[in-house]
Amino acid sequence: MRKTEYDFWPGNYISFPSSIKLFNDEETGWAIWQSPVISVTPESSMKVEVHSKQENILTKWSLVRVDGFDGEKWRWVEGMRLPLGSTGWVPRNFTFSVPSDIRAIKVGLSCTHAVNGVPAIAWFDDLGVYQDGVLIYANDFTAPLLRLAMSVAGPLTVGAGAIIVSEGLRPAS
Ligand SMILES: [Ca+2]
Repeated sequence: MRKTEYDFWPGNYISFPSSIKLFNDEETGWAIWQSPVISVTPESSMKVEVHSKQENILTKWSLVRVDGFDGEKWRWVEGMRLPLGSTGWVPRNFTFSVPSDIRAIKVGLSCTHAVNGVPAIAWFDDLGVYQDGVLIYANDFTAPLLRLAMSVAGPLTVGAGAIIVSEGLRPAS
């Protein structure tokens, strides 16, 4: 099963209370999360930053990727691979220039597939997208239902858990 879920665990976070967790125990395909469409200005300077944590990334293709819309179709613009192996939380970022024909982007977070039955897991938190130094999109991956619950009960009553966003996602074509 491939699944994408909000993950929260008080001993295991960057900024309370949650991150996005991508889990994949299938031998092909990716678990993915994709941002909403973000409007951008052609030829502006972009920076994408995110914190990531991973377990058993055993093949090369866990990515933070940017796709852009050129008026007819979405296409690859830029990306950053995660390293192989397992890590704690690490801040990562990359920069690029918006191509002259691109006016909107989506940021995708992906987790590669299992190898020899060992599931691949990647967590992401604190995604930020900057255009010419100005923050234009941010996501701290607090699940909407959790945010609602916290507004009623307060953050200290929240324990560990997960809220599933989706299961069995295919990579974007
Ligand atoms: Ca968070």
